[in-house]
Amino acid sequence: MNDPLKATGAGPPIDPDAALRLYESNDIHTLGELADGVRRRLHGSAAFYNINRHINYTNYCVLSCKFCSFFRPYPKKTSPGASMLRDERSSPGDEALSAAPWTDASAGYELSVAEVIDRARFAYAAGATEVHIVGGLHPKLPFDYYLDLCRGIRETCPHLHVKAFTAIEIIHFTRISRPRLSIAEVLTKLREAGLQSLPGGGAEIFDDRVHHETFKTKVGEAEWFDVHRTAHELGIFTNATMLYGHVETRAERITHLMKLRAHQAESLKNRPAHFNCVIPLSFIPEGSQLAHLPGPTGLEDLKTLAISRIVCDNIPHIKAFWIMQSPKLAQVALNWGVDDIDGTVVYYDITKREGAGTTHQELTVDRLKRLIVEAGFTPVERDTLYRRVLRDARSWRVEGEPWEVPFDPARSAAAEMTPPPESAFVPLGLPE
Ligand code: V47
Repeated sequence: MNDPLKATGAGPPIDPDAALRLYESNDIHTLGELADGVRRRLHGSAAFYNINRHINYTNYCVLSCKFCSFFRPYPKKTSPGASMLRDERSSPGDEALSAAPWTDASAGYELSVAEVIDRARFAYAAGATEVHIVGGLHPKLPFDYYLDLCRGIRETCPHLHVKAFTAIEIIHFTRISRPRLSIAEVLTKLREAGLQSLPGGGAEIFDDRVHHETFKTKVGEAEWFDVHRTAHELGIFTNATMLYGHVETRAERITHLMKLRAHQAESLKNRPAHFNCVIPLSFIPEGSQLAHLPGPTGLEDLKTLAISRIVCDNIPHIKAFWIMQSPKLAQVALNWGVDDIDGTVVYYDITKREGAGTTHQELTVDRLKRLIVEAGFTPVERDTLYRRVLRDARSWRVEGEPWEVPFDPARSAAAEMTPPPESAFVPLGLPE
């Protein structure tokens, strides 16, 4: 496999005006060829997927970003003994209990540490190599909750990679920790507890106007980069996202990508870790305060993925997260600069396409492989850090590592979650 540090082989950055001209052109074949050239230089005919599990521990959030359909405001008061699982959205202030999130997509929820660990355990037993854990900025959960969560998974599932918490959550932890901790201290404590890498969420679009219009109460560009810079300094690998197709322009997207590229150049030069991949996230308007917007078309998705590949030619991987772009478009994009279509996912709560109002969003390994093979590439199972996973019917291991993890191919993690275990969604009983 390519050593990304050596193999990016990137020259000087593309001129932003030239990138914009390419983006504006309808000659998608030339754009595809240019992006494919970068992609093949880095990865040849390999296309990556992984066996992973997303876990969203709460949708309560102190923020209310306009593009987000996931968050629910935290209940102001709960009557004694009442569950916190309330539908704040349909009737704000109503004390009525709501159904659990998998039957009522509008409910607010929070998972106990034990429940998150259970989910990770099911995933690990069924052969997953990674858990991707993110949630809203919960106003009550203490920093120990997040440490216990990482520690519990590390103890129960020794080789399961814990990729968790966006830069926004990390900043939140610096604010809730007592005494207040710095970003470096938060990351160090989380790493000691079991965290291994950071996902790329929360970047949105690095632009003041867009920030003001769509997510003004959220920390901005400077803090997002502070977290990723500190992580890279500490040797923690991270990813980077761009949320496109709402109120931003194409030029603003290019600026966003150029900023990621510049940060990466510094990390490659001076820091022991860097961005592993860029994930351009196609805006899904349904259920958000921007539901009146149309969202990107397929062609816009394709062009954006290709432009991301060309601009960020010093970041090893471009991921089309099929939940956002759809499996069909992610497949086509493999010839437009994309080399990774993410994984099995199983449950995903942050966005749901119209008609698919359920959090169960899963692709089997056979389907992921079929998408890749049909597009003319060689499927390669990877771990979170893009090391090859070698798997037989009953065990997997990472190339170069001495350990091996047994799994039970007959276990369906999705089936194990329906109905949920007894411990699920027990109110945590945190102080008001
Ligand atoms: O931070 C929120 C975005 C992100 C919407 O690092 C939306 O490997 C589209 O970051 N439409 C979470 N996007 C997802 C994410 C991610 C996903 C897969 C892999 C990785 C990785 C990271 O989703 C949020 C936000 O930027 N988001 N609302 C929406 N309506």
